[in-house]
This record gives sequence, C-alpha cells and structure tokens, in this order.
Amino acid sequence: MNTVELQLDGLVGPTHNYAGLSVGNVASMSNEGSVSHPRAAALQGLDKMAFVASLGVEQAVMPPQERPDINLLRSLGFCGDDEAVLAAAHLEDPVLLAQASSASSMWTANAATVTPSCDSSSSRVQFTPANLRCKLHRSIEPPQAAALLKRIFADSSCFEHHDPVIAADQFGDEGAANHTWLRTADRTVNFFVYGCVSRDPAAPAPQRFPARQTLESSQAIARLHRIDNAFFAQQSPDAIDAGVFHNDVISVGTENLLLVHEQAFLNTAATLKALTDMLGDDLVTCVVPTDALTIPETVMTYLFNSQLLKTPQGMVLVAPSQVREHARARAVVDGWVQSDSPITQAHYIDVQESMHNGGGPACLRLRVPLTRPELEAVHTGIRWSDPLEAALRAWVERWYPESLKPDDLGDPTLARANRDALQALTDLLDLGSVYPFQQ
Ligand code: SUG
Repeated sequence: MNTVELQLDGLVGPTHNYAGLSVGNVASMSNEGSVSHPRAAALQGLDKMAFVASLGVEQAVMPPQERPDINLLRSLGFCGDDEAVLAAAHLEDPVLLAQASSASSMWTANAATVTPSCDSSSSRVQFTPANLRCKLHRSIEPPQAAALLKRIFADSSCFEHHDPVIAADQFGDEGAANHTWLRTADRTVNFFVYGCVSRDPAAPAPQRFPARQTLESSQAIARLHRIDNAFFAQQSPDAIDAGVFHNDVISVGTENLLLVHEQAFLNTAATLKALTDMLGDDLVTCVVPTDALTIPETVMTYLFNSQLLKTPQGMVLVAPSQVREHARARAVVDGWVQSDSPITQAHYIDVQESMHNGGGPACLRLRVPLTRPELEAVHTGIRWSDPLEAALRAWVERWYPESLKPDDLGDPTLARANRDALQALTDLLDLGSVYPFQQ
C-alpha cells in the first residue's frame, strides 16, 4: 500500500500559558506561573511546519480551540453574561479559569488515534478522538477536536469518524501519543502502548503519577477501527513515575524504524521481539541504553519526541533544540546519523514555548497515513502552501498577545479577541462554522 503521512500540526492558541495543570508532566509542573509568549509560541509552531514542508513532507494545520471555554464555567455554576462569568471564575477559582483557558489542543498528537484504510476491514481511514479524561483542561477538547476532524476529513467514502471512547476510569485515552503505525515491505502493525490495566488492581502500575492510557481503551479503539493487526504493550510504570506521561516521550517510530529507550516498556526486550516476529527482520530497532541517556535526561531533552519523517532524501529526524544542547543526547543522534541506521539527517528546531509545557515537536503533530486519493480528499484550505504560511503569520501577528500570565486570563478582552481571531481563521481556512460561538 502506497501511503504518505500527513503531518497535521496544532496551531498554538492565543491563550497559551503556563498554569502547571499537568501533574506527572515535569515541564508543566516546574514552569507553573511563568510568563508565556503566545505570539512567539505560534510563530515557533509555524516555523516548524514550514521547515517540515520544506523537506518535501505533506503538512497541514489544525486550528486552535475556542478558549476560554465559557460553557465549561457555566456548567459549573458561574452565571451572568460572559464577562461576569469570567470575572467570577477569576475571583473564586483561578485554577478552574486556567483549566477552561488552556491552549492545550495545540498538542494534536493527543487529538485522536488514526489508523490507515489498508488496515481496516471498512477500507477507510479511521479516526477516534481521544477522551483525554485524565486532566480536566484536556477533557474539554474532544467535542471541538471531533468537529474539526470531521470538517477536515469530510469525505465519508474515505474517512470514518468514531465517537471518543467513554470517559470513565477504565477507558483513559490520550490518542496517537500512545499509538505507532509500523510497516515493512508486506506487513503492518498498529502498536498501542498503555500505562495500566485498569480492571486488574494487581497488575503493575505507576505509584506516583497517573497512567493516562489504559489497555481497555486501546483495545476498544482497535475494535472500533476494525483492525486485526493490533499489538499492545505496557509502558514501564517506573518511567511514568519519572515523568514519561505518554509513550511518545520515550519512543518514536515510523515505517520500519523504531527508536526506543531500553526502559520504555515493562519488558522492552520481549516487546521488541514480538514486533520483529510480526513485522519480520526488516524492522529496524534502535535501542538507547540507560548508560547513554538516563530517563531523567530523556525527559529533560525530549529526544524521543522528535519527528521521524520519511522524505525524498531518506529518513530525517527533527529534534527539539534541547537535544543539540545536551552532549549525551546529541551523541545519540550523531550515532544514528553516522551508523547504518535509516536516518540520513538530523535537524534541530526551537519549540521552546511548547517545551515549557511538556510538548515537543512530535506532540505538536497528528500523523495521518493516507493514500494519494485520500490526501486529495482532505480539506484543501488547511494544506500547507506559501500563501497559507504568509496568511497565518499575518493572522498571528494581528491577534496574539506578546506575553501572558495565568493571572491575565480573567481579562474579558482576551476572550473576545480569541473569538474574533477564530472567526478570521475559519474564513482564512475556508472552514465555515465549526466553533460553539459560531453555531
Ligand atoms: O497533556 N501539557 C500537555 C502536554 C502534552 C504533550 N503531548 C504529548 N506528549 N503527546 C499535557 O500534559 C500543560 C498545561 C499547563 O500546565 O498549563 C499541558 O497540558
């Protein structure tokens, strides 16, 4: 099956801030209360998209969500007009206001799980938005994510959309951050990594930080997508307790290449053997030993949150600039490029604003494997081009605050500007009415 991988990057929203909302995510916890730079953050994201597109990779943009989510605040008892709701939330419960205002939909690796049409008995590309039930500020993303995905991938002869898996303890789902599609010449595997088995209290589980993805939800997605080549492996609970809150913080794979830390899974050797048995000897696994990079170094540099891209020049790694600055992480990358691994080039990219909240290059994109005809069926308004890039840069310059603190979030002009900005964006991307305020 001849597929291309569309990189659907989340555009950072104008309320991007550091509220320390994600227990278990070391960067989010340690940057709580710092000043953010929404304009710079959005421009860093656009720089990354432009760079990836320049490599000859299919690139597209996913709009941000409407924030603050005033309907969330209303549903929790704040009333009056929008300004009164914001003022009361700011006064009574600033953490809740920050949760309602987070720009976290930028991390589209958590927006959905996507599997290719060739693997499904329905012969269509399969989408299940993640329920993100583990964190309140993220649990409000699925309705808008689902609406946007349905608008972007609208052709029902190519694309099938499922509802998110039920948001219950047993079914924590964080989307593609815990799913990797691998393939060799004639075989494919959907590799799902989970943090715990919710129904089995005796099973190994992290003690300090939450396991966001459950086996039960990964299994449900494989059923919904009607795929018979799913393989499930458990993440190392110790790694989760050290800040590896998603599998994409400790492993990245595409095509026949999997880069992984030796402590990524509960049993890494057995997991890699099982994958090789399924995919054959063409599967290339590059395992980084703890001696070369410890788990804290992995979390600090986000080495495995690099984008691994198949390009006309071969396999290219797009890593966060933190890796370049860290001698040991940099040595790992140099080793991959110099060895006979399929990686031919490495590039470093500055996504510092997102990194401060625990989101590297790979968190900012959702990968959508498509055949050429499926790619042609994608909404054209969001596909990368020079004119779109110029229009998006001008749009960001026009609407985004230069800096922001969590305490600024009660400002009603922010909420109004966010809606005006999104109206201008939906016009620019030719998306019609997708947001709650446009209904
Ligand atoms: O869910 N950070 C996000 C980062 C998500 C990264 N995604 C992947 N690894 N795929 C999270 O923890 C921080 C928000 C704050 O603290 O203000 C936050 O939500």
